[in-house]
Amino acid sequence: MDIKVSHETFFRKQLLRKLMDKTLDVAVINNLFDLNVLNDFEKDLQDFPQDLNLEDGYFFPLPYSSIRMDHGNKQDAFQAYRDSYMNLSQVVSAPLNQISKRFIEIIEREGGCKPLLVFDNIKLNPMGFRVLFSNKQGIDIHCENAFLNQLELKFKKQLFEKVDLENAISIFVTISAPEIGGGLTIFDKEWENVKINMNETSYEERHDSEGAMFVNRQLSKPKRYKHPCKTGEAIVFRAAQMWHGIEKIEGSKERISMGCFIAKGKDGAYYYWA
Ligand SMILES: O=C(O)CCC(=O)C(=O)O
Repeated sequence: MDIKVSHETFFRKQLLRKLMDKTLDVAVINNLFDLNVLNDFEKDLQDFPQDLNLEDGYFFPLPYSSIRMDHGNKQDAFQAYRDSYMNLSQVVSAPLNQISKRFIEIIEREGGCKPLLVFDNIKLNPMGFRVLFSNKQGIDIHCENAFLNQLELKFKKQLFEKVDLENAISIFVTISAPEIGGGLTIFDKEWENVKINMNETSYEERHDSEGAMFVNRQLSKPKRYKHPCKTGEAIVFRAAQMWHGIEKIEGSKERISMGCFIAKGKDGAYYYWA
């Protein structure tokens, strides 16, 4: 299968439609934000990750992938994420708040998406920040469907009742690119044909960009689409289905991105969450 890629200047509902129809796999949008906003943010960044004392790859704060079966009380977990989100907005700089607000505006106005509510009134966080440190893990090769088996059951059921979760789209924007690495690799392997649960893979497989994860399971060597990491650029792609990963980074800067997931609701509207 050839991976279908388009290059865009805007984020539009029409683009989401193509990704959901699977007539498109990946869209690259250059300059989702005004670069002046990002420059201000970069100047302000010096002590951002240090202050927050984040762990590598910490998805901040991300209930979707974190309300797990082993979490104990789901309500506490939601509360913890809400508190950490409040902390984040108090600690971080005005430029970051500006960027988050602009991101949500784009998702809602241009993409025509609504926030996803679960259990009737719990609003999932609108977006997550992902901070990847130099010489650490990057983001392991995964597809979002590959960790659904680890989600807390009632939470998972809610998500499935509300949206077409298994065909969710991811949009992320790089707000600070690293000096080296941090690129996205997407494989031509899809969950509907290749069902490997994340917790049944090894660290080595999850970091082999040649696709050992597939070859080790008697599947063909994957074709890949590789896209370098660039500040200001957004990537929208069929993340729930298509296997993908973020390569490790080097140099003195961390990679910071923000993003969310979007899926078609059972009522036909588009919903976003993180
Ligand atoms: O770079 C990012 O922020 C996330 C990339 C990714 O793995 C995803 O969207 O699922």
